[in-house]
Amino acid sequence: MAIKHDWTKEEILDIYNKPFMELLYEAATIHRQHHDPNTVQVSTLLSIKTGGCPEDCGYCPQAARYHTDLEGNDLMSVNQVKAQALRAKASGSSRVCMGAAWRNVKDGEEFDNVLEMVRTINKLDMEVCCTLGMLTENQAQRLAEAGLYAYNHNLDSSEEYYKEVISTRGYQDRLDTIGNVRKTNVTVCSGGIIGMGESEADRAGMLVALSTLNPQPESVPINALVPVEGTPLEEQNPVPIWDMIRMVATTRIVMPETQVRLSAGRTQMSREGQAMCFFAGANSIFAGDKLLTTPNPDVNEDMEMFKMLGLNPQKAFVKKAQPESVDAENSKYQAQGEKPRWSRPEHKIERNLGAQKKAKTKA
Ligand code: SAM
Ligand code: DTB
Ligand code: SF4
Repeated sequence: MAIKHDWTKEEILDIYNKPFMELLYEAATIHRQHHDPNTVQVSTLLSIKTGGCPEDCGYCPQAARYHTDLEGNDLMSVNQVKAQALRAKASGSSRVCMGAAWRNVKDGEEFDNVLEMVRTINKLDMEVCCTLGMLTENQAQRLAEAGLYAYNHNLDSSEEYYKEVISTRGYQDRLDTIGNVRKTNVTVCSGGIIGMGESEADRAGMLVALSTLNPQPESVPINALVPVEGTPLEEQNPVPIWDMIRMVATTRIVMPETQVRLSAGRTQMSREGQAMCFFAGANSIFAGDKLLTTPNPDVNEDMEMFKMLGLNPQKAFVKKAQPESVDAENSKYQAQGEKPRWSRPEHKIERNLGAQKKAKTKA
């Protein structure tokens, strides 16, 4: 089934505003065509460098200029990271996402340490993701060579609303970094936040920006704003669960192959609300009692919820290495005698096939 890459804001708004039951049914149907509806990816966040960020993102407790209660930390050591990753793996996570409160990556000792962290987690047979701010093409390539599986860099809102929330960088800076990641074999994780005071048109605008990327991001985190005291967005009202479900469902419809992650804000959501999000196409969560700096449900509570809903945590590397759209794109390059642009490293593809074979034998 061909992936549509020319969504307009009007089309997406029409989907977002469909009668609720129609929206849910359509999203759930598309979800089942592309994913196992009973499998949800579990990823653990690790803040490897907390606070002191020079940027002015209005939602973020880690921006140095806002007076939040946050205690900052220098870059963690490789050994600390390994210990945390092992803990995450033991509690059922297949992916570790390392976050640093940086505007952009700077070459030098700290980046070398991050590369070593990536290699170390990769050896644990877990997917490794990083979110370190802006990247050059060369830095993206070095992360790829270290074995990075995904890079998270959110568009966060529509281009128009982005300016209302952040002044120290622009939307194009975000798109440039995503473009640099796309030149490597690292998968793209990019999504955004709802509940910052944006309109429905802004939410649709963000989904236009993400869904018209070709290929579309392999994962899209949908965060509900966690309002933090001391940040400019501290007074925002909580996101109604209905908005979250509508946003997840719309994301699923316009990006059918993507893993849609129910991200920040789950402490405010009931199990019933989260179940509706999974039904509407969310198939990934962040687990562990802390996101980067703010609370998240306890992992045991999440596993209880999984049991209640009959959900199984996704194994590492079992997702098809690249979506259909990328395969098609790659075949085009190969036909012209060129190297595929976005192919995964061989060993990952083999591992992926191995896992699929195992799953079939079991069944
Ligand atoms: N500094 C890097 C950057 O900005 O890309 C990486 C870390 S940054 C904390 C990663 C993402 O966390 C942001 O793009 C935003 O989507 C999300 N985030 C930060 N603060 C949040 C909050 N209070 N509520 C919800 N999401 C938040
Ligand atoms: C994403 O979209 N959400 C995560 C991850 N990517 C890096 C971060 C959420 C942060 C929430 C606020 C905090 O804990 O500091
Ligand atoms: Fe810095 Fe990222 Fe927070 Fe913005 S979102 S202030 S860039 S850590």
